[in-house]
Amino acid sequence: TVGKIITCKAAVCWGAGEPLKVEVVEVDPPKAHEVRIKILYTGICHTDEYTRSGKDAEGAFPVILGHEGGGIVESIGEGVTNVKPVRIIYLHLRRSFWFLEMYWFQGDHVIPLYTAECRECKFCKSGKTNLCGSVRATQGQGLMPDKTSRFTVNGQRVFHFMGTSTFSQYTVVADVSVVAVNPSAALEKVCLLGCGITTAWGSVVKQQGVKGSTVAVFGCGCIGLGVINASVLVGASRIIAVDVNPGKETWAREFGATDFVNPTKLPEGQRIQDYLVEITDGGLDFTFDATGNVDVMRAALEACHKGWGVSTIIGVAAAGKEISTRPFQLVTGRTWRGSAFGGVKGRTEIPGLVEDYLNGKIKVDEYVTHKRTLSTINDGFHDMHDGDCIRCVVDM
Ligand code: AHE
Ligand code: ZN
Repeated sequence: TVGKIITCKAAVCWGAGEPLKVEVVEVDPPKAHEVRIKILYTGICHTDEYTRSGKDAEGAFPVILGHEGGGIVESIGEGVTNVKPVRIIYLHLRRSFWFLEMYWFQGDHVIPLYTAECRECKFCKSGKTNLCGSVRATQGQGLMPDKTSRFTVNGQRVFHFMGTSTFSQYTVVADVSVVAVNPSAALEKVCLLGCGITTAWGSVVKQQGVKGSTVAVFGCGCIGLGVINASVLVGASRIIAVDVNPGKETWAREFGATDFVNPTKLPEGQRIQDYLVEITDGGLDFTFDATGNVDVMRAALEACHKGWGVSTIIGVAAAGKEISTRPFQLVTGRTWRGSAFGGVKGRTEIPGLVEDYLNGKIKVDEYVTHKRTLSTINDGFHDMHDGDCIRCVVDM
């Protein structure tokens, strides 16, 4: 199939707010510096729902969503050196009779990256950020770097999403937007490293000083639980989980939270930030927002200790939302910061994270609470709203 169009199935979102529709899609071969991937599994993340709903300012329709995938490289375009496709190699003829030995190499197991890593742009070379600038502009327009799409449905062009479009059985990504991982790791699990778990891990591990410090995490979904898991990993002294869903207490404690606070159960009129400051002798060393709610972001900042507390925004707020607090909160030494994909450089760091998973250092299996197939992917979107859903993985 190398160099040919592949016909397969994909979940297409035809317009803002519409449910996904499974369609027969034609996937063009990869052009230079592009990789075509057979997607085997994909998680569903709130950001897919955010864009589906029409709230994403960058949303372009029709589109193939999905950005938390795992798959196998099917073919590569010219100039691709970082991943290898499925290939068959015929070797020597033997003795007096014709004996053909055939070696079959499976394509690399890969994770598509919505935060590319080209290692050449100003951002990559700065050593200060994981936000690569190489393909971000076209990615935001739902296009490949040459400003065209590789997807067609009934002759109509369909947009890419986040440079990944993992809700398709085959997708094409830029070579800077994909990383090969250890094939002994189950893709139905490590696909989650394409967004949620890695984002949470990086947000904690790349933050200096969490070891021996107090932490509060607001929101106990995939990101929040990942923050708890990573805080345990680096040796935080106290980890307070905050969630309005009482069912999340068991989850939070299983992942290593030392305390659980339900803001709806506080004495009349007491704000969550005031309560946390009270029970932590002046506030937390570090707080993390994993909700995307701007009021929660404010509470997370204001729950920080005077003089040094640092609050990290991880959650994606709805388009147009703004954060606010009294400047005095910052003047008196609290820091408000944020990171995308946890500040992780995907090509450099995800292989190591997969090893950490294989060595039992980080949790991954535990997040998968729901499983769906491509034909029931819309149910996966509904699962996400259930209080007991951490991640739904779709078998493509
Ligand atoms: N396109 C949106 C921005 C949405 C956003 O913030 N995306 C996060 C990833 S969410 C993962 O589930 C992000 O990391 N963005 C970094 C980037 O380069 O976009 C909008 O506001 O229009
Ligand atoms: Zn995501």
